[in-house]
Amino acid sequence: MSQYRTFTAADAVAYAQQFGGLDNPDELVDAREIGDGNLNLVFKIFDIHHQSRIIVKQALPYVRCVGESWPLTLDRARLEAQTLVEHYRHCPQHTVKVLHYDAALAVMVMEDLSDHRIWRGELIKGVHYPAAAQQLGEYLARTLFYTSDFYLHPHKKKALVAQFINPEMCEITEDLFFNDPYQIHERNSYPAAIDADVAALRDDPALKRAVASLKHSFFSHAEALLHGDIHSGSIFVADGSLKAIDAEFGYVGPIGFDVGTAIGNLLLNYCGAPGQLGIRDAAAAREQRLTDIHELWSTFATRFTRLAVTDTRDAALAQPGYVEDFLKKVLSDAVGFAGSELIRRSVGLSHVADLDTISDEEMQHACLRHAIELGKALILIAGQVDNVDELVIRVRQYS
Ligand code: SR1
Ligand code: MG
Repeated sequence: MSQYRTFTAADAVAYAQQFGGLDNPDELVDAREIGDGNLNLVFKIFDIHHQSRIIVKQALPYVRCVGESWPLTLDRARLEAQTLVEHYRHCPQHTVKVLHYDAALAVMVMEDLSDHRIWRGELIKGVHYPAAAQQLGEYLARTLFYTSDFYLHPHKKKALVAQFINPEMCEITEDLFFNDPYQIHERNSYPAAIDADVAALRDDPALKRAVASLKHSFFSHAEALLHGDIHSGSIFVADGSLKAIDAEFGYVGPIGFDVGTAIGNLLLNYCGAPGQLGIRDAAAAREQRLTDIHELWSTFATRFTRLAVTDTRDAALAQPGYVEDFLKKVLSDAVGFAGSELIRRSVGLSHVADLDTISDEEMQHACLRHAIELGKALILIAGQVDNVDELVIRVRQYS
């Protein structure tokens, strides 16, 4: 019989005392449930001095933001913990540290990052972290290179694919990114004022053909162990520090999906900036987002190329010039996936605060339309974008 039970705050404290690895576990006395994501319970555990010391995260057997009518595998806790552990091996400086996990209870214990803030909230407020884009590029380069065929022995790589088979979480992405926005679906959610813009998505065969190609790549291109959901709400930042969290969508998929999700979320902020900051301040914020995208991609490509030169173990993939060819394909994939992130966050089930919290309705609709149009354009031109300067030029064209 399954040991699983949903944790109360008291359970979370007892669990952290037992598995938090602290020298003084009895000082842990209190917990607050702080989960504001779509899926899980997250408890912050406090000590007798009211300091938060550790995080306990538990998967619920259903999608939290929808309810028990949408059951969801508890195995995602294992997949999340193991993805983070694998990424930590390759990039400890930018991955949250997992201290313990338990498959039966679908629980993991993690380091507390209370001295950090969620990047999305900071981007919305216009608070700039000068190192963040480069650090994210570094995280993506190291985690994706060291879990790819460039580095892993083919047997190890295939074992990694098997370990990270993640059908239920992938199905969420397959539906929410590549199906729902392009059909009438009860999960979709958007203001009636943009009805015509959304209808145009359903009535665009060229767009739907390009989306089919992105979905096909998501289904079948087992290139590296992805984070799988690396949006700005899955990233903590502090002065000079960046940490990825929340990897339950981890699986072996196309590298451009992680890079494109990251770029897509910077573009969502770009589209929402006039609604969040006002037209005048938005201009500077938008320039900064374009610089962020440039730095993210340049750092990712430079680091990945350097690792390919020094650490590629496959004789054929080590052929000079091949990694440059490969990265061109990754960039065009990323541009397409970024476009699909813009669209699904504007009209699908799961929205982002960058657009959702704009209080002026007309402004919000204008920002949503911008995100949809930019998303469409990126999906359609993705194959023509072979360097990041070209991407920035294209984004400016659709402003
Ligand atoms: C039902 S889950 C909806 C979204 O939340 C997660 O953070 C992923 O982005 C997913 O698509
Ligand atoms: Mg998440």
